[in-house]
Amino acid sequence: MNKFRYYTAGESHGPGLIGILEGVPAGLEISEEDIFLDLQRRQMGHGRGGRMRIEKDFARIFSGIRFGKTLGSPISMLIENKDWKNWETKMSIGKVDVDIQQVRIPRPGHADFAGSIKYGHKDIRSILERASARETAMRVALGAVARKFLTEFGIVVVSHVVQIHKAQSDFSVAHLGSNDTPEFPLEQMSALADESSVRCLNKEIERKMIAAIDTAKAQKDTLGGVFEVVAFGLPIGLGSHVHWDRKLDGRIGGAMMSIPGMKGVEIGIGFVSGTLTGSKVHDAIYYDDSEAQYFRSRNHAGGLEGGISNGMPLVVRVAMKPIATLMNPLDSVNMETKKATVAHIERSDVCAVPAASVIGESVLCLVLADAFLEKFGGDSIEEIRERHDAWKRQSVK
Ligand code: EPS
Repeated sequence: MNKFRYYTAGESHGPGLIGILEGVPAGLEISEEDIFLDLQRRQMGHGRGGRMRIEKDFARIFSGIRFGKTLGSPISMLIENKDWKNWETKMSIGKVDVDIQQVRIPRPGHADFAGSIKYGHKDIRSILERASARETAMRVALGAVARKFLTEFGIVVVSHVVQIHKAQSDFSVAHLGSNDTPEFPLEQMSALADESSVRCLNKEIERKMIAAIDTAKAQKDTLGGVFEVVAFGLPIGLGSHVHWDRKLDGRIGGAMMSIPGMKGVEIGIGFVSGTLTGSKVHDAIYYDDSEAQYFRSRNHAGGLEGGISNGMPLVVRVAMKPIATLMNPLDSVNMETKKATVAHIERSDVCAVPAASVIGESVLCLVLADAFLEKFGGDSIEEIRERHDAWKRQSVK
C-alpha cells in the first residue's frame, strides 16, 4: 500500500481504536453515517458473542474532512470501546496499586503462546488484547472511506458466506460468464446477503449454517468457514505483471491473510483449478461488435490475469478457521509453572464468518483504492475522474 496508506491502533478492552488514512484525494463526500453503516454490518451475524451486545461501534472523525468533503489531508478516526468502563483498572494506561489477575495459560490457535514468548510478556493479556479481532472494527471504518471513493467510479464491492462448517453453497461469481443470467440480479447480492443472519444467499443452506452454529454453541465448540468477496465494475489494468509486489493478486492475498483467523485465500476457482486441465480452466476471449466490448464465457480467473484486473468481476474466496477461544478448552500448559492444564477462557464468539465477510469487503476496498490511485493518480476526485473516463474509452478499443 503506498498511495492509500493506513494505520490502526488500540487494544480490545482499552479506551478505543484509532485509525489514520493517508492519501484520500480531495473532494470526496463522506460522513460519519456512511462509515456507521459498514460498522453496523460488521457487528451482526448469528454466532457472535456478548461483546457485540455491549458495543455500538461509531467512528468519530477528527481530521481530513470539512463541510462533508475530504480535504486531501490525513483522515483520522476514533471508535470508543463502550466496554472500557469495565476494564479501566485491568487495562489501565498508568501504573496501578492493586493485584491484577494475570493470564498465564495460552489458548491453542491464538497469538497467546508465540506472542508472549516473542515480546517477553508474562501476562498473556498484554498479547491477546491487540491480537483480538476487535481491531477489525477500525479497518472497516477506514475501508468505508475507500468504498465511498470506489463508488465514485462505479465500483461496487459485495460479499456472501459460502460455507460454515459442512454447510456449503455452490454459488460463485467465478462461474458466471459475461452473458450468463444468475439466479438473482447481481446488483441485489449485497442487500440479499445483508438480510441473512449468516450472509448466505441460499435459504436452505442458510438454515443448515444456523443449525450448525447452534449445535457448536451447545457443544461449547466453535466454527469456521469460507466467504466470497466480489468487486464489480473494475476497469481493466489495476495492478501489474512487472514486479512481484505490484501484482494485484499478491496484494489482495496478503491483505486478506492479515485479517485475524484467515487461513487460505483463492482467486476465481483457485484450488479447484489444480484439478482441471488448462482448456477447462482458462476463460476464452471474445469481442462483441455491437456492444464494442470484450467478453468472456466464464470467469474462472476471478477477474485477474498476470496480476492485472481484466475487466471481469474480481472474485476472492477466503477460508477462516474456527475461533480459537473454546468454552470447553483444549490442553495447554501454565507458562509460569510449566504444569499441564487446560487453556484460558475469554469471552468470545462461536462463529464470526459473517462478520469476517464484511471485513473482507473493507480490506478489499482498501487494496483496490490503492491500486486505483496508482493507475489514475491525482489530488482531487475531479482530476482522477478525467483520467479514469479517458482510460475507460481507450481500454476497450
Ligand atoms: C470482537 C471483540 C472481541 C471478541 C471477538 C471480536 O470482544 P471480547 O474479547 O471482549 O469478547 O468478541 O474477538 C475474537 C473472536 C478474538 O479471537 O479475538 C469484535 O469487536 O469483533
